[in-house]
Amino acid sequence: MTQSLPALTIKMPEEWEGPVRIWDGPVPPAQAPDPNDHMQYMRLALDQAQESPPKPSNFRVGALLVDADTGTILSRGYTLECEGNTHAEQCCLLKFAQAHGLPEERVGEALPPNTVIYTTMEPCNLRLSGNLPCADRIIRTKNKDGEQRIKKVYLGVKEPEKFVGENQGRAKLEENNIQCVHVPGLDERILEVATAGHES
Ligand code: HJL
Ligand code: ZN
Repeated sequence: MTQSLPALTIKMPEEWEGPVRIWDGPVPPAQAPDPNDHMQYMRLALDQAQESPPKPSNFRVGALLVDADTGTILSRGYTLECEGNTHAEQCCLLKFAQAHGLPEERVGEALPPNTVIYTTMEPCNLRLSGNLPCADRIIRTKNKDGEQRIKKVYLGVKEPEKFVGENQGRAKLEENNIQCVHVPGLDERILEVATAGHES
């Protein structure tokens, strides 16, 4: 014998009380960012790189400025994001400076003491256009007392020898006591994104 099912009561729209709440307590906090999860930030930098328009005469790079004390992302940027012939690291710095009413060369005055930069490619030390290289832009991030703000650079790949021979960006940063750390694991994808639009 088949049991009859209880009658289904369908509520009319005016009686609808919203979805059933399983948990009615306080909302649990969102997971705090982990400043030691370098891969997480490098992936986000790579997402930025993919926003960059392909161009045969430079690389598509993405970068993030992070407060290493809290894990907070302060700024993000990608090649050619800002007006003109701009690099990813440059855009990050410029956007953060602008948000604080400063010109880029004074960005260090607004950066927290323990700022790090993630970039999918080693910062440049020579640009074919003659623009100020990003290594110098990073080195000049000092506060009003001359204290260095960006003290560490996390990079995804070394710059391929395509436009300027061997890039001395890492060496220049290290000479200025800025630590450079390679974050391994995304190299292949970073280069694929960086060189999209190049003639083979
Ligand atoms: C990094 C970038 C970017 C490069 N490197 N770290 N971030 N585009 O956003 C390095 C490459 C230069 C060429 C051409 N690229 O960019 O060496 O036209 O893009 O000044 O030297 O120079 P310009
Ligand atoms: Zn650069």
